[in-house]
Amino acid sequence: MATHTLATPADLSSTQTRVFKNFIDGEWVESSTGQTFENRNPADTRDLVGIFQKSNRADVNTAVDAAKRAFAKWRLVPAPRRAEIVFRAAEILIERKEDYARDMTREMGKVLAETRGDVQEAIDAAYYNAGEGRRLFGPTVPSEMPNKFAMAVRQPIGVCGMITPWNFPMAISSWKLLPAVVCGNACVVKPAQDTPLSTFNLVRALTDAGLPKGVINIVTGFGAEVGTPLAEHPDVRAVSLTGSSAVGKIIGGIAAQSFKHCSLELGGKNPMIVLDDANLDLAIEGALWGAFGTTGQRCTATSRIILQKRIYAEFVERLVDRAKKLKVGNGLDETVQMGPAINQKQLETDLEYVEIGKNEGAKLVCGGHRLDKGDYQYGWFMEPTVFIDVDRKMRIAQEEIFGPVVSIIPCDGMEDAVEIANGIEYGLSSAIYTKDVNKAFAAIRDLYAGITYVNAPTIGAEVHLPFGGTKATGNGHREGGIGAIEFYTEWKSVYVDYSDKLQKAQIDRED
Ligand code: UN1
Repeated sequence: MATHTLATPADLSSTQTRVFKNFIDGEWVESSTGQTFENRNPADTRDLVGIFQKSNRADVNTAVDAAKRAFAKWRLVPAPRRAEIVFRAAEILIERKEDYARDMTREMGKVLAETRGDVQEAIDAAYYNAGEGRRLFGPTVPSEMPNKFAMAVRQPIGVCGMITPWNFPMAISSWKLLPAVVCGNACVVKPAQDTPLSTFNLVRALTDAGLPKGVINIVTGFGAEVGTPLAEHPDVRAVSLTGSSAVGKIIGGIAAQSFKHCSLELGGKNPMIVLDDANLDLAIEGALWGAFGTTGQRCTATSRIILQKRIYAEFVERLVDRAKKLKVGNGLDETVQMGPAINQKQLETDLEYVEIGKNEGAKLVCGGHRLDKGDYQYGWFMEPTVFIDVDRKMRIAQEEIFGPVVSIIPCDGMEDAVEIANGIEYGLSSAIYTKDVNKAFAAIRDLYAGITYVNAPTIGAEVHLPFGGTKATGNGHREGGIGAIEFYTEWKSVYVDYSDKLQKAQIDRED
């Protein structure tokens, strides 16, 4: 198939404001609304990263039509060939890793080391899914009848709609788009309005690698005007959302109306248990990274630390000492360790939870304030924040904040710790620090979450294992690894009878 080069505005000089149109059927298309929105750097809102289309239902319809046409041809391209394009995209991403990481830090705010990691995660996902093109395994089984062959093959679903989040703007787009296209589907993606550029960069790499027009289409805009019509569209047969549990309820409800496949990757309130016998240096290092990495804006962020009493005082003192020293600032500065909140609304939510925690009677021992002096005034910065003596039932111990706010909860031992860990509505990630292998394995068994780490914080998932969670974290699907292949394919069971006679299964038996 022909290669279509994406005439990206990235070619413009950096002094010009980059205006991005929707990417539909391999073409740049203006929204039918004629309206746009701005993408600004959350570390410095004077920095305009780009202008994007504020699209609507009509734009979604155009994109779905394009995807439907592309699907008719793409599904017939052999999977190993589809996968080769994804493999080439991985190599292109490697070449462009630094540029794309910088773009991402500008639009999302997280520090360069982390945005490099985000692009790397897309590269990893590309290599993994490229390999899947030569697998896509299905069972071949003996038939219960003589001279009959039985197997199940994976088939693409059709047009898939993806709604992606701002916190891992390239990685999570890649978790959805790459397995979907290797499996033979065509896609319409709505990137988060705060971070659309990184999705464009990913799709540009795929387009430059030879992805045919219409196989991936991008429509930018807001949830109600783009996300909802995408989930409602009758020709969209699968919907994948990463977002809040509140939005998950809406999208899941819409998808259910027309029996679409629907994968929901939602909130978390992830516990790290530290037992008395743990390596404290390691646990403190892990807690800092888990709680304040990505400014706490991960669904897997360590937002509760459950401490056994003997180590409580020392752990708190040392963690707070380290948290106070974290350098907060613009992530483009390599010495900065924690970037800003993604936007004003998220910062306000974070600060609101500080008030909620104080009013509930938790003790604020670190941070809690907005940073707005000097250069901070141009961004959405806040201090790393630690609450101690948090009761397990408090709102700051129960609700997802999505900011640099961690709640420390005392516990009486392993059993109590697991009860606290499981006593929330979410079940994404979890961690335990202990040197006792028996306790570690008991925790692996008993923590009711999609991911458990032993002697590592709640973040750090790798792309080739299933990613997702229990309870309000989702609806049972998994991204990553084989989980994504399961989601983006539909089983077809095939029976070939070469006996030349009618054989009746379950009925024609000797006995
Ligand atoms: C998220 O938490 O929102 O596991 C995604 C990690 C990353 C992905 C996190 N690989 O930390």
